[in-house]
Amino acid sequence: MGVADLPQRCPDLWLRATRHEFLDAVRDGTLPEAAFDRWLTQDYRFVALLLRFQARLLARSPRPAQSVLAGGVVALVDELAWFERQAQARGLDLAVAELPATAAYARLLERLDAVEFPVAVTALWALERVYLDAWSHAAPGAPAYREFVEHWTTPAFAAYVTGLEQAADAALRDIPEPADLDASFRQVVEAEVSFWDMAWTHQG
Ligand code: HMH
Repeated sequence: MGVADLPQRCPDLWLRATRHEFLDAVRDGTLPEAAFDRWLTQDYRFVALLLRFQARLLARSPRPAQSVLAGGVVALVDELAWFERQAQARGLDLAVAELPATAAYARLLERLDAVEFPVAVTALWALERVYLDAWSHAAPGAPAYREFVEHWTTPAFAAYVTGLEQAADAALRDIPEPADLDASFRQVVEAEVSFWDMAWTHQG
């Protein structure tokens, strides 16, 4: 199997993560600004955590996976600067407390430090693939949010997600069917659903 087959093993969950009401509202322009700003400030926190997780994953990555993971680390540093510019333009304070869904996602990333590399890199691929599919669903986006939709649907981002998929598939060839692959994948997708729920309804 390839990791690209994992979403169809839990299609309902995958749809909840990639076709969330938050994304419908980004597309049709009905998203309240407060919900969007909550997403933005929490995602800034998330990206900061993801950068550190990915640096730890890079440190233990096999030779063939190093290039895509190192490129991703650099991209995440740039990503933080992009969030800082967006927040400044919107007059947002980025020094907000982590909401529960963000804190729970942080704990999941820490747990992934303890799983074998092929499972952890599959989780990283899943986390990015959800984002690509979710924002593609929101495309082209209402004018107020279009820049964000474009940011998360660029060909460069899609190519990065494909690179992670190839790294995950290659790593999994060494361990045919790891027991916790499905569980970690599901936990990532559930964390993504909770993240949208948090932004959308302030729950989670
Ligand atoms: C919650 N998942 C979440 N935020 C992100 N920025 C990404 C994935 C992709 O980097």
